[in-house]
Amino acid sequence: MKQRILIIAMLLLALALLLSGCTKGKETLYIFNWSDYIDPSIIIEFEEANNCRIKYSTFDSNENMLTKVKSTTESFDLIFPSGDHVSILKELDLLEELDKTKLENYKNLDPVLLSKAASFDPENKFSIPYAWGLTGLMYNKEYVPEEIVASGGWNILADSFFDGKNKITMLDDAREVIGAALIYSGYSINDTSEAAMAAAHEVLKVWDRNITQFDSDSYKNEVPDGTTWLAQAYNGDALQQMAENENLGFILPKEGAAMWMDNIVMLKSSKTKDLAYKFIDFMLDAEIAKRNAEYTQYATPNAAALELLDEAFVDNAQINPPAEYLQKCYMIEYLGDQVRSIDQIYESIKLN
Ligand code: N2P
Repeated sequence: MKQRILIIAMLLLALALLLSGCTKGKETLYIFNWSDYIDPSIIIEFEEANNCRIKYSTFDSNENMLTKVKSTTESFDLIFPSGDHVSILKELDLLEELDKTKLENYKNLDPVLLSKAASFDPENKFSIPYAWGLTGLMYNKEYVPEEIVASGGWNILADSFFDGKNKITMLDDAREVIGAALIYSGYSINDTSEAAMAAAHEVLKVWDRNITQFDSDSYKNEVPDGTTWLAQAYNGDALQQMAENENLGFILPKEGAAMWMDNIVMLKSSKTKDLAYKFIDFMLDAEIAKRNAEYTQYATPNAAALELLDEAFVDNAQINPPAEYLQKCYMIEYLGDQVRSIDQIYESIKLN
């Protein structure tokens, strides 16, 4: 009997030691961001400076992010949704209202971009602008002759040069795909009127003859290796690849492009809010935001970082296009239930 009590006592002691060991372990911050959207050295630097761990996971579309977050609301502390999805997450009551007094570097953000962000997050209460960009077409010059892209418009996607070749991909994102067809047809990306939807649907039926898949990640490898010749692409992702491979090109179509702003939000359920604030503030530091923009090749909403970036970055029209071009671009806005008309067309095109 005595021996049994001793064994139980020893087991309890072992359990207690194990548990205390866990709690004494490094604090962990769970981050969920788009793929290829941060300089990895910044993550390591933050971990070292704060004696913590970052568990970093990635997604390739807002839709996938939302599905994952809804099914496991307690798994992440910080997420990087696009503007329309900030509104969606807020409606679902998942977001923490941010205490800006904990963000010393908040002042670095450009007030003009903060006011744009107020369109999806009034008074900028729940989100911190992280990066913004545009969606265009990336191609491999080894396979796509210059005269094919010379028209410079979205309808390159219908060029008979691609007939039967199965070499074009578009993003796996309803707003981006239908958005491109809307812009090409002369409508706003946020127009869900019957006329706009009918026009976009007709255009997409034609483009779809050349489209092999809707995928938001694979083009980054497949355009360079020739599996895909032309792809709807995010500008920064294309520019990252172009820096390594001179056969690659990218155009912002002449009719205009989708524009988006991605943001950092904190989940209400986060258990490491202090650490999460520290991470946001770290990302808002001018020097860190500059390095991150250089690595990711995306435009930064951080005015202090923009001051530090060299001319080649600031004047790159594929990162920071001139005002006349931006006038033809549409920020993807939150549409509430009206987004269903867009989703329906997208699904019917994908099923064909
Ligand atoms: C980064 C993707 C950019 C985000 N790889 C599109 N909103």
